[in-house]
Amino acid sequence: MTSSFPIRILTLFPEFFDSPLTTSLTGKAIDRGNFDVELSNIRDFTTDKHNKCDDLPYGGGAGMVMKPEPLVAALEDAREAIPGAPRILLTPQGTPFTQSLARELSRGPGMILTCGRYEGVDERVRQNWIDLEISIGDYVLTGGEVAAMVIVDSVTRLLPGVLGNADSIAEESFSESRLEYPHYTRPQNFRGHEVPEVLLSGHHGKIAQWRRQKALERTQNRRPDLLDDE
Ligand code: 9D3
Repeated sequence: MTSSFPIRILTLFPEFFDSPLTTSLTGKAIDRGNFDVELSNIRDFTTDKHNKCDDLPYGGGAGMVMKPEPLVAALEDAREAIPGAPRILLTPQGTPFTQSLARELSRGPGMILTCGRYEGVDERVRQNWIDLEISIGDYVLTGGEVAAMVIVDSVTRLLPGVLGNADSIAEESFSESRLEYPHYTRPQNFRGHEVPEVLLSGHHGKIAQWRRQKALERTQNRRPDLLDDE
């Protein structure tokens, strides 16, 4: 099915995406036609008899480098399928991923996500066939696949009709500079631990004030960086 938000993922491990893409909100949104994901196996673009996708680094050193030929062939195929979509490389050297970048990407027309493996891709591919490099944070992953799935999840939930609630998206953008207040549900006493009295009071003004206070305390204690630019 063709959708208004096509995503192509270039990877050496297409099986990685089977379960996350058929489960949960993401799977339901694909079924509804809100977006679609095409998996492109980079190995399918090799032309040598051993289907080689990596090679030794010029200059020596540890590890292997992704060969340019199959990767660029896969990128050209993707560009033809989704004209105008940013060609994104997932790499530890990329620009840090944020909610505001997720929002920009959700404006369309789609995404081409390239998952690096080994020590990285040949520099000439990065310079000439990639529009944007993204890292999802300062920790070491085994490859770009988990990072690509993070991008798919965070971008597609912002597409019209995916979350199914435009209000909560709007509310979310207001609350990005604060952590959330604590939540409680029944029972009122769980194994001796009580729900805060104010939440049972029915006094909406006091409840709102308590929640604002708790949100601020938590942010000051856990993420003071979020309050810096306020
Ligand atoms: C352990 C090898 N490292 C230096 C000797 C370099 C290295 C290469 C490839 C480290 C990690 C990776 C694989 N990671 C990704 O492809 C990746 C990633 C990440 O590791 N952290 C955060 N975001 C991303 S996006 C892609």
